[in-house]
Amino acid sequence: MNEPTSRREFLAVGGAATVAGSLLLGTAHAGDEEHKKGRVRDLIPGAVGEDGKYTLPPLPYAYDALSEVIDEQTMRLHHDKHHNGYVKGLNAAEEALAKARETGDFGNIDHLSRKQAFHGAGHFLHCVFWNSMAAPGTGGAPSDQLAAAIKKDFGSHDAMVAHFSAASKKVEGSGWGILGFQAAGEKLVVLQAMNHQLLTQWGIVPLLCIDVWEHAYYLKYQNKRAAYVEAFPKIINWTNVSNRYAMVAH
Ligand code: MN3
Repeated sequence: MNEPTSRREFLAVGGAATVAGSLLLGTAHAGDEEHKKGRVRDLIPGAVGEDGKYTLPPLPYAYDALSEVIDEQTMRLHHDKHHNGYVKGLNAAEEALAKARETGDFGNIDHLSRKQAFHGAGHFLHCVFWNSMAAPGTGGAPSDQLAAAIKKDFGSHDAMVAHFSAASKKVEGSGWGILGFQAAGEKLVVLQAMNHQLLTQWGIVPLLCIDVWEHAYYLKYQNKRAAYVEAFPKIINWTNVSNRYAMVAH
């Protein structure tokens, strides 16, 4: 699905237009509507079903595949219960918003908007999270294209990892460390999200993220979030991260 060549296909018609423009205007695949939709969806893999309802995508590996770093029970609870809760919450929020439009009763709009943002951001980040990990020794290395961008935007790979790790360790309460592509500046950025939806910018495509909610690590690491963050590079799926980058970068 995410072959490196998809970048060229993705941007073939958009040409020199900005990636954001291609995404927003849908110009990337004129003449092949279904194919275009598939490519846009691939940016957040598995988030939506054919009927447009949000869905829980299966893990792309066994529950125990990451056990050197993340134990099987944590993966089962995290994926089947926590992530599924965000999927249900997002669908429920959208249904309630549709009902509000039908009835004209927007009395709960603040509440529903918060639920939409929280559960939506939670769902989308988890979809990227599962895919940006792989069993130790199988995740490959950054592509030449991604490696060059990391060097340009962070100085070196080690500096990027140090930035990503520091941001992840220091999230206040529950949140995420995120390596993302920022469309406005066509550059890579590290963000430190609180909950799922706070402390972001607009136009960010998450490429790699680490969940630092306690539910992501507490069974194995207890309160030692730093140990979990420091072990995380062993299970980064750089092939997946590179492919997602190739879809959005020039
Ligand atoms: Mn989580």
